Amino acid sequence: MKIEAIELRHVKLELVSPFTTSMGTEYDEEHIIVRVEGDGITGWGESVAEGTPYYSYETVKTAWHILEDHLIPAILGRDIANISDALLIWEKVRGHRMAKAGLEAALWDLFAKRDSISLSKMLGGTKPKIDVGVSIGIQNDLSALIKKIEGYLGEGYKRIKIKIAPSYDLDLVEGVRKEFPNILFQVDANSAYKLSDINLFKRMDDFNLLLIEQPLSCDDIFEHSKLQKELKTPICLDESIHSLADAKAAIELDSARIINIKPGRVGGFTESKLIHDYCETKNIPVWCGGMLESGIGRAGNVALASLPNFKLPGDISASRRYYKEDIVEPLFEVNSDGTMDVPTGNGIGVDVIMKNLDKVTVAKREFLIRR
Ligand code: OSB
Ligand code: MG
Repeated sequence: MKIEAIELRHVKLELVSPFTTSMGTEYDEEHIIVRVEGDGITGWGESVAEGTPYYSYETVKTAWHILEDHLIPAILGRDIANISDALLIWEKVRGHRMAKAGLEAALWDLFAKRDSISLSKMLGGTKPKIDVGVSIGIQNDLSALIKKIEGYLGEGYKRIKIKIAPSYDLDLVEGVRKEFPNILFQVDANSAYKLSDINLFKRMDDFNLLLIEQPLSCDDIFEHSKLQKELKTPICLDESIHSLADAKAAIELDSARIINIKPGRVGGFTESKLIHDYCETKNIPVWCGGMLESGIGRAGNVALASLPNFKLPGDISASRRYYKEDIVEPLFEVNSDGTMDVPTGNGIGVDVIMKNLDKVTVAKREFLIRR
């Protein structure tokens, strides 16, 4: 299909409540929305690079630069037969996986719509509903945290994840576990600890956590293997896994017994599928992480999480857990049994509300074929 036009929008969405992690507090989420046109069809994608280089070195500005100066010129006006074509063309661009993933997602949506199938089907999804959880930021104290958890459990969420950071860890984990002895419960440190904190994690081993997410450095694989050896609780890597190669290294070294797949972090759905398939052969369960996406990115995550080895509930919550107004319809909702329906319409299966998208757009540029 000939790629006839591409548009980038820098968007800024105000969160319903601030999100605090070991990396800081976010009040709003900046991402890039990508629109691709071909054959009279529109494909949508979202790049999850944020305004700040705290979770990843990529930012909205670096992603915009890579998209504008390298990825878009390489495919605009060209006849792209399939997604692999585009990936081959971009291969020479090293890293910048969030930039690539945003454009790749828009192409997946475009091709799925051309073929009149859902993104879930096109990716090899098998589940009509996925299990979902919620990621809860750092709160003022244990009682505030317990209130939040009660609220989310009441809405149906199947699994609770709390963010931890030095001096906001063991006591909170112990307190939550005491209050909710039977829930699926996990923690995410976002790289806030050192291997020398090993005793803290050994104590966390007593609370029957589903997993401990990314305790050590954001690009480490080796030291996580030393920590995992000393723990019963599975370590799950997030930040450290950028590719299939990273996943292989982590699994071979026994650095992680569970992998968090975020399509943005690993360069898109193609790489996500490779990691998913590899983990399946190694009996390593995966789950779909989130980056506080708008409904466009969320639709992609939901479709991806419908693949069979997404065995644990994802950080895929209802639209209203994040934003007062989403930019798609219908909104994503959590069923009372803690599942979310996988859209069955063509492509991402939700419609972009242009009026809402315009409201959150802070900059845009359209790229057209020069005639
Ligand atoms: O580490 O999983 C993370 C949000 C932004 C950046 C990193 C992370 C997160 C979350 C929220 O935990 C997941 C979500 O609900 O989108
Ligand atoms: Mg994480």
